[in-house]
Amino acid sequence: MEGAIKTVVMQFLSTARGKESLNGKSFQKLVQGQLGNIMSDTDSSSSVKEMMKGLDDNKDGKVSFQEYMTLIGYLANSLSEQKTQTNAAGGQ
Ligand SMILES: [Ca+2]
Repeated sequence: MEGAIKTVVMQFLSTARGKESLNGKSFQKLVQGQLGNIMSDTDSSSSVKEMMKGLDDNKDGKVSFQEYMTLIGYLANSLSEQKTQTNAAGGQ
């Protein structure tokens, strides 16, 4: 689990290349490169743009680390819901 947390942080930092936030291009690169299996629609740049708009709390057109955490939290939450449902349905 420590490794997973490190990965989440390092991926953000290396994609942001020393900046505090990801711009649209970097965000798309991160999502498409790292989250293509867990998320649908990552191949569509308009969907990624929409997603970015939803995350961009302070409306500066960039995704800060905190805003990126919202995405990670959302993904973790939906993954845990899927697992819970699968277990309830008999572990399929
Ligand atoms: Ca922002």
